[in-house]
Amino acid sequence: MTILNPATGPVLRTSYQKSVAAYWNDNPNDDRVNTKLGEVDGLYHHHYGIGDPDLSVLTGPEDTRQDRIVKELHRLENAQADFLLDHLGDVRAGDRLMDGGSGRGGTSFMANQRFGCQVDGVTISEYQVGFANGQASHRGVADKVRFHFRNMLETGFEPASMRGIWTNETTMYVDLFDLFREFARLLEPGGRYVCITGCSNDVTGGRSSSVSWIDAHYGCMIHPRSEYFRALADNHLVPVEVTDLTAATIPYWELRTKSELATGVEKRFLTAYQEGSFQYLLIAADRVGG
Ligand code: GPP
Ligand code: MG
Repeated sequence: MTILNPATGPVLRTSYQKSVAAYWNDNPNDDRVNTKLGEVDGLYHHHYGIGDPDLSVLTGPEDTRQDRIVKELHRLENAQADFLLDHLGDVRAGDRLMDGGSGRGGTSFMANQRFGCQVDGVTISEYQVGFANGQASHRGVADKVRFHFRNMLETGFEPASMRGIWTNETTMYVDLFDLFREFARLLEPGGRYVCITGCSNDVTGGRSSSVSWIDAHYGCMIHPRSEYFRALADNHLVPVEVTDLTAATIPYWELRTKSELATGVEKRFLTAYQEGSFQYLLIAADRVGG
C-alpha cells in the first residue's frame, strides 16, 4: 500500500527511501543500545554523546557497573542534544520548531521542555512516528509535540512556518541540496537551522574505509564537509557558527566500547575520528533573503 501525505503525495519516493524506512521500522528488534539508554529518563535518542564522561563509573561494584555506564552514556547523549538546542537562538513559547528525522523523539521533547513551544517531528519510519507520539501522550505534551509520517525533503508544511529547524544526525540519509531547499522554504526570515552531523574530511581526500564501513552499517551516505557549506550557500542559509565536536565525542565512543551494549561500530568511529578522515560537526545557519 502506498501511503500519501495529503499535501505532497507518496511519503517514500525512491527504493533507497523505502530501504531506510525498513531499516528503522525493523530496528526496534535489536536496539538495546538505544532502548536501555532511553529507559534511564524516558528520552529516547538516535544520536551520540559529547563531553567528558565520569570514568569512576568503570570502577566500583561489578554487578552495577553496566548500569552506571548506561547512565553515563545517556547523560552524554542528553548533553549533545542540549548543545544543539543552545544554538537555536531566541525561541519563544509561541514559535514553532521542526525536527528533521525525529527518531523516537528525544530531542523534540527536550526542545519543548526548554522553550515551551510547538515542535513537529517528521520521520519516514512509521514505527518511530507511533513510538514518539506514544511518548508525547505519556509525557502529557501531545498538544504541543507531534510526530508525522512525512519526508523531510517534502514535508507539506506551510512556507515560512518554522522559527527553527534542526537535524540531529539525519542528513547522511538525504541529498543536502534537496534538504536545504525544503528547509529554506519552511523557515521564516531570520529563522535558524542547526545541524549536528558526522562528515568526511575533504582535507584527507577520498572517503576512508572506516567511513565506508559506518555507511554500510547504517545504510547511510556520509557527505563530505564541503558539501554542507555548498548546499547551505545555494539555499539562502548563512552559517553563523561552526563547532568541530570531534574531540568532544571521542570519549563517548571510548566509554561505549566498555558497555555490554556495544554494537561493533565503536572501533570504526574511533579509527575514523582519530585518523582525521571523519569529523563530528555542529553547524548553525540563518535563513536570509527572499
Ligand atoms: C544513529 O544513531 C545515527 C545514525 C544512524 C546516523 C549516522 C550518524 C553518523 C554520525 C554517521 P543510533 O543511536 O540509532 O545508533 P546506535 O544504534 O549505534 O546507537
Ligand atoms: Mg544510539
